[in-house]
Amino acid sequence: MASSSIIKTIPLMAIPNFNVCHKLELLKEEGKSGDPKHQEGEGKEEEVQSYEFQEMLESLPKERGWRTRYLYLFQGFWCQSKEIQAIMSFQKHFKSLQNDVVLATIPKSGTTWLKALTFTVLNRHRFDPVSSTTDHPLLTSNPHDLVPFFEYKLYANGDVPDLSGLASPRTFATHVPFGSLKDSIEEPGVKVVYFCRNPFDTFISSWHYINNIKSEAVSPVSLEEGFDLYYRGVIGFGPFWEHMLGYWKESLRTPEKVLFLRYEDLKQDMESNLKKLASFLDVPFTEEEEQKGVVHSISDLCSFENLKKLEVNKSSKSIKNFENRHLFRKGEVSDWVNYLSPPQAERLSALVDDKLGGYGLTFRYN
Ligand code: PAP
Repeated sequence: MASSSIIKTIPLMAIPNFNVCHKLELLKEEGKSGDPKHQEGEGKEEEVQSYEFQEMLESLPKERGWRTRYLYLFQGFWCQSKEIQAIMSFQKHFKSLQNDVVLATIPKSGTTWLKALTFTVLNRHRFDPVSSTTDHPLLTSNPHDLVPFFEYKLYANGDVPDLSGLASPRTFATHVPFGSLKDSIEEPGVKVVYFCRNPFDTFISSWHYINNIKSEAVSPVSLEEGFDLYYRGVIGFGPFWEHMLGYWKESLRTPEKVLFLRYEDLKQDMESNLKKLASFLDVPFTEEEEQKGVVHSISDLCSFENLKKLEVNKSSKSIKNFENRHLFRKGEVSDWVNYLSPPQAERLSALVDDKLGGYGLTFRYN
């Protein structure tokens, strides 16, 4: 167990607090020109953007958005204009370092869970998950505060963060598909963990979440409409099959760089998957740790039931405009059976087989 003086100094490094160096040039400085256009239909999230950016945006194919007026097809995937701005800044400015860890998911696949687990595994010698029942950072911080997203936190609004003070291994997260991430993580030793959830539950989780958090300026998405959009691939960072396939193929090609984990597998067998994660991150559990119950303690600390009941996850916001409580709904496998009609389930099943079956990527969703 670390001494109390170490405990006092470490949270500053482990719980990131980033300074912004400067904003991406694409974001117009306020008041610099006469009549800046505003992004349409983003409600409270409206931002002033440059003409160059607006022009680029207008050249992209667009569809009805789920929580903003539009989703744009950018670099082959669907996303919101603010996300495009952040991703452009990330792609331009982020410099990977050896040992960086990047957690990748398509939204609602269990990102929050993976962040909690990875943070706890990597920092277990600073914050003992067995004995630190009151001072573990997860008890007072949402996992999204401990492992920041490139596109929602670090590079949001075209910001360029100062990452120089971060302890190694730096741990980040992203929803960006592999094709748009790969040039930024070329440094040898960078590791990517992809967390995949079956498309049925991911869809239902997305549908609930988006209707809970969307701006009032955007009309609710009915289940039928959402299903149609999802089926056509029109969802944030989708099509889902391309997102999954990109990381799946890379995990087969370079297993030392990309680890592919499944939500359903962790639900069924946390212990062996947690060991897999720790070994992949080059911090395998020792026999002594296993005997001490470290693996079980991490599993319990990061469990849905434990995180959901914490005050920080009931009443705070970790990402602007997103209440943490909406990140913890049911946390179950197969909740989709309560929502999808048999014909919808059959159509989605056929689509999944068609798009992914040939690559050996299968799911347990019953
Ligand atoms: P994000 O993409 O917005 O970060 P993400 O964490 O990926 O969200 O997904 C949220 C889902 O993970 C929710 O699923 P549900 O709607 O089917 O309930 C949420 O309940 C679930 N979830 C969050 N934390 C955990 C956890 N510790 N264990 C299992 N599932 C969890």
